[in-house]
Amino acid sequence: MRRKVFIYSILGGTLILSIACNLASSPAASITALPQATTANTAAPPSTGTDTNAVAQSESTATLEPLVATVLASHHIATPVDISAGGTINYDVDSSVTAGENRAPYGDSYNINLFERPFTQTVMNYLPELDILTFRLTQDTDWVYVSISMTGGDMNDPIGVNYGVELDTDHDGFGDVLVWATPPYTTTWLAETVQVYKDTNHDTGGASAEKSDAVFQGNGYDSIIFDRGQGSDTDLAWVRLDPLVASAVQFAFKRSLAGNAFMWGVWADAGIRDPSKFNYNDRFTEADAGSPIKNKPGYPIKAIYQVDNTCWIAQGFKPTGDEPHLCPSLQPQPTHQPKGGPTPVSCVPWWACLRIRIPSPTPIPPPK
Ligand SMILES: [Ca+2]
Ligand SMILES: [Ca+2]
Ligand SMILES: [Ca+2]
Ligand SMILES: [Ca+2]
Repeated sequence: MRRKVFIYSILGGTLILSIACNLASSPAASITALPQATTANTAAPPSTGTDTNAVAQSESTATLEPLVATVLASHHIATPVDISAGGTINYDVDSSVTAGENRAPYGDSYNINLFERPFTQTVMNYLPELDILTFRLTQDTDWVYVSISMTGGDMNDPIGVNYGVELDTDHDGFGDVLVWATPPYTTTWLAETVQVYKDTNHDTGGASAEKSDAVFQGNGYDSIIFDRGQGSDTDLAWVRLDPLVASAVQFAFKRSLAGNAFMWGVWADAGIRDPSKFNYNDRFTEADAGSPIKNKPGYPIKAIYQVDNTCWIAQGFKPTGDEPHLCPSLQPQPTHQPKGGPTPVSCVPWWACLRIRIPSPTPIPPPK
């Protein structure tokens, strides 16, 4: 572990120096047209073995030199600021509480492409660096910042974790943009470990936005508009380890990428890791996907494994409540009931709904 920390410290210092030298010496940003990608270059095929506790090896430790070379080749004009996590805190399920029982407590719903699977395939060993605990978003004039906290663990674990932010820019429930980061992660903002995918034919949700259409054969996120510091905007998206919070990553991307009204959710994926296969519940049947819930017949997790994602938050608009993937906490509360129904009550604070009947005192008869 000490050796790994040392390596990333050296890497961070090298990158800072490289970026500084590059900014000082480079001319105006060069724009490179990207070929249309049809598959993710970080993709790993899902394993079908029975014991996959020996998880896929990351490319993180093998790509330090190419990464430094990429940084040197980048031409950045704008860099995100050093900002603390901000915005409303949104919570995901904490699976650490049942990790010892090799299961998720709740919060996994294959039917709506919502996964709580920070566990190895079949064996169900817990992986805290995959277990999303909170996620939040803040913006300034130029940037959107998304911070994701995990329950613990090493973001640079050799299993190789991709972290991501999915954007639904027209809030129809079909993801439109995926900001997707690969190891290594450092406390320095890096664009050279980030890719931005787009979907050009509206099939990230298959035929239906959140329900399973298994087995669907579309191309999911099918083009890359930003590839590790290269693209029409070489500063489009960045990632770093949160320097102030343990086991947390931060994304920064240009506000032009999301617009002013969008939905967003986040991902931690060390399993399938293939944006061209979004949504995962469209690619595998429920039986093949398995389940992290012990009393379900699909237990344990199988084809959809080592992954955690979240419901979606509405940003910049008031949701109707019908938006697919919308977090339940954002769904509007009913303001009226049909005729003959019960009287609506307010449960804020929650104890206002505790209707404890206190018996009336029995009057004491006057003395005779
Ligand atoms: Ca979680
Ligand atoms: Ca959409
Ligand atoms: Ca679907
Ligand atoms: Ca597509």
